[in-house]
Amino acid sequence: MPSKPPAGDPVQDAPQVAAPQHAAAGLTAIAHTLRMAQQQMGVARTARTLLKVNQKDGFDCPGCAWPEGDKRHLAEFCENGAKAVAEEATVRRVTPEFFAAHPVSDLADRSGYWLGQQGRITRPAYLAEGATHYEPVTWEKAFAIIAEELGALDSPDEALFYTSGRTSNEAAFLLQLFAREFGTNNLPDCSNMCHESSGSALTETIGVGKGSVSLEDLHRADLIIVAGQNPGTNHPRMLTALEQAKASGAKIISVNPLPEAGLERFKNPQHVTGLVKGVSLTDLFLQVRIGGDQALFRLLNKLVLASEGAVDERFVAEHTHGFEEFAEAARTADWDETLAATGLTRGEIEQALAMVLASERTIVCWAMGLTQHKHSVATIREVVNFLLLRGNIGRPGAGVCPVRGHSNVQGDRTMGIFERPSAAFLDALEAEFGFAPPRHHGLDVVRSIEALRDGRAKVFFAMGGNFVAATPDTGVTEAAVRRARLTVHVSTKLNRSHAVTGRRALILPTLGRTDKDVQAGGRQVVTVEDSMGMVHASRGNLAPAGPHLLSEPAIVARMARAVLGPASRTPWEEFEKDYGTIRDRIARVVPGFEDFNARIARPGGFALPHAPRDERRFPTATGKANFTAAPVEYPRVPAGRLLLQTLRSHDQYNTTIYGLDDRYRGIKGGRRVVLVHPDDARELGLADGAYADLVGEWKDGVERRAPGFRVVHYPTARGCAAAYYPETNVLVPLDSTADTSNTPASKSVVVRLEQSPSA
Ligand SMILES: Nc1nc2c(c(=O)[nH]1)N[C@H]1C(S)=C(S)[C@@H](COP(=O)(O)OP(=O)(O)OC[C@H]3O[C@@H](n4cnc5c(=O)[nH]c(N)nc54)[C@H](O)[C@@H]3O)O[C@H]1N2
Ligand SMILES: Nc1nc2c(c(=O)[nH]1)N[C@H]1C(S)=C(S)[C@@H](COP(=O)(O)OP(=O)(O)OC[C@H]3O[C@@H](n4cnc5c(=O)[nH]c(N)nc54)[C@H](O)[C@@H]3O)O[C@H]1N2
Ligand SMILES: [Mo]
Repeated sequence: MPSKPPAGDPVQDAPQVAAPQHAAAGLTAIAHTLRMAQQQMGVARTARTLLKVNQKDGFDCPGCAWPEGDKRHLAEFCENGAKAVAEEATVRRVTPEFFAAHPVSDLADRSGYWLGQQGRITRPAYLAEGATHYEPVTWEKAFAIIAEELGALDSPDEALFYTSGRTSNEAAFLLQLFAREFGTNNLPDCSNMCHESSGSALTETIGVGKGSVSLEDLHRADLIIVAGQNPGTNHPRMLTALEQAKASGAKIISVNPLPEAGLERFKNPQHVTGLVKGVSLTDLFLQVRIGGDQALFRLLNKLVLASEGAVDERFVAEHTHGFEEFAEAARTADWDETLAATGLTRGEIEQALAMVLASERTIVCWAMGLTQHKHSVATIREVVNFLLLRGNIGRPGAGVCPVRGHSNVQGDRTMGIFERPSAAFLDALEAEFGFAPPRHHGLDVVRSIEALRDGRAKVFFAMGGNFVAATPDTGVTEAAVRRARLTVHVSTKLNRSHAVTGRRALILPTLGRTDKDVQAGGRQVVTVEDSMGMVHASRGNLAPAGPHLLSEPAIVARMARAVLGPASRTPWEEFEKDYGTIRDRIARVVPGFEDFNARIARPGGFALPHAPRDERRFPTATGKANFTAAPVEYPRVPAGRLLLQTLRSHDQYNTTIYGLDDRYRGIKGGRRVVLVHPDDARELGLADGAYADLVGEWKDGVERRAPGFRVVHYPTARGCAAAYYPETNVLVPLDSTADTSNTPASKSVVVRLEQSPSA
């Protein structure tokens, strides 16, 4: 069956609004999935790919980082996983003829949705200085251009090597190895905008910057708190785990400014009764104000401390540090102010407390609703305080569960994609490869943009992702990137970063997760690490999008040879031929990967060690789990203004727009909507259906405006608003970031709404 032609452009953004839904998945999800998949892939290919998602001999779903259970269903896919697969396995193609027909100025005028709909990129493409069009280029020439520009730099620190979290362990390991051999730790990644706050808070408090629970722990928990996360859309398979937990008697508290359909009721597509009736998941919904979570957990901690016998005193005495100072801060927390910060009632907090005290085993799960605020690190530390108080770390059914985004974002970090590597990691690299890696820290995402803006960075290389659309302060960032001498994107699909370029630009087309990867040494597998520290193999099974694509490891290996030349003693050619040789090196450099090649042969892979989880050992500065006592913070919003969070719709994967609907929230056919509480909207004189410009207010006085959003009266928390990213990134100031982690505060943007005539 031929695939349908791409949607026309300009794409009409004309949102229609109905009441939000109260249940996720179900039959509609299956119908929707098949329709989208067949539009991109046709019937036969749809069947062939969707049956291989997350099977033990198949490929890892490029959707999210949620782990696979041990017992796999024949179709271990979810609606949004299927969309991610269809987007990549599409039969549409971007060819040299496409680039000849569309000058870069034209690409820059297109929506992200339109760009993505054009299909897979088939040939390396080069935009020469002053040229209007990309033209085909050989791989040799492409690598020569990179070598020329990198060779012309005054210092290796004028180069930036960005990674988006779909990259395999093998490609990530090679990229960081190359960057360090070249001489820089400038390895910004999407994690800097994502779970960096979790990593910062967890490393300081428990000594490991990753989650401490497994899927089995979730099944065994008495109480699961899901804070700042929308699993129905972003981690749909998590609903199955929550369903199973509930079946074994767990209670669930959702903490969110929005009532999210997936957390209300789940109709499991894997079994027939579930499909129709569904189960309700949330037992208590705490409709917190945006940024009110630290206050909420502080209040719970205050109450736990005041409850007879509620503290696990033995655990606190044996395993923790800093209890007294923390307890003092919690006991003296001011009720009225703290409660006001949450926007909740005292009764709701007490209801939550009763559930907390009734639970022997508690898990807290969170995602971007907790990590993208100024005080995110302090908030997550307060979550850790909460769990430590009752000994909820390092035993079955309990622990911290930061739910990761990109399918291998956690693995990329494990492989050394980090601008601030530990000395131990660099020592191991030095011992294995015999060169002296740079020891000074590199630049994260925000600092990379500043360096480009200020002319301190001149070459930008991206292993995947869509840097200019995903990062904050679009106006500032695009101008900064345009100052680069060379921008290079290793990509599967077109996006805005290919249209907003440095003086010269390259697009290097690569294999995706679903593609078969054959090298001189035979058919290759790659590996990934999920959100719970399980490492396993991934094998694509589709014929690649064209004969000119290279795999990510091959691209890095060839770039390294072109740039480093014969002086490099690293066996890049061997690495390209046989990824097993890369894994042998990983096994000797990265702790927990001993016997790597043998262990991925086992179905399901293996678990990485996690000292707090496995042995209640906390490798922190004090050698114990650290309580911390930060002052309670929350965003202050001037009268007549709203606090805007920028979030995902149901039909997008970050900057990849699958479609223009957000089914669970009742939005159809458009993305320029702003969700506002009806009472707030009325006070601002904005009827449902009115149009408004969102205007950011930040201390620098610069006007940041996102025009023409349809106002939707929506049951969000008072004083709060929500609109989709990336359209709203223009409103997030570059220097509005989280303390310590430097993550853009894209969930707390103070805005005023100015009525505008129409879209
Ligand atoms: N289909 C699909 N799957 C994805 C992605 C995708 O775009 N599409 N993206 C992937 C990536 S990279 C990531 S990081 C994850 C993101 O997964 P999520 O974090 O679920 O993504 P967001 O849409 O940003 O949703 C944030 C949630 O937090 C809530 N929230 C906002 N502010 C606050 C607050 O102050 N407090 C509390 N308690 N809640 C708040 C919002 O209402 C919303 O429910 O998903 C991954 N999976
Ligand atoms: N305002 C606001 N901004 C945000 C966020 C937010 O909530 N609000 N969320 C932040 C978060 S959590 C994240 S993770 C970032 C995401 O930032 P990025 O990871 O940079 O962005 P993505 O949209 O995931 O990247 C999509 C592109 O990746 C490429 N791609 C897809 N698969 C592959 C592959 O297998 N290999 C290669 N080489 N390329 C591939 C395709 O060309 C596609 O266009 O955005 C952040 N920005
Ligand atoms: Mo993310």
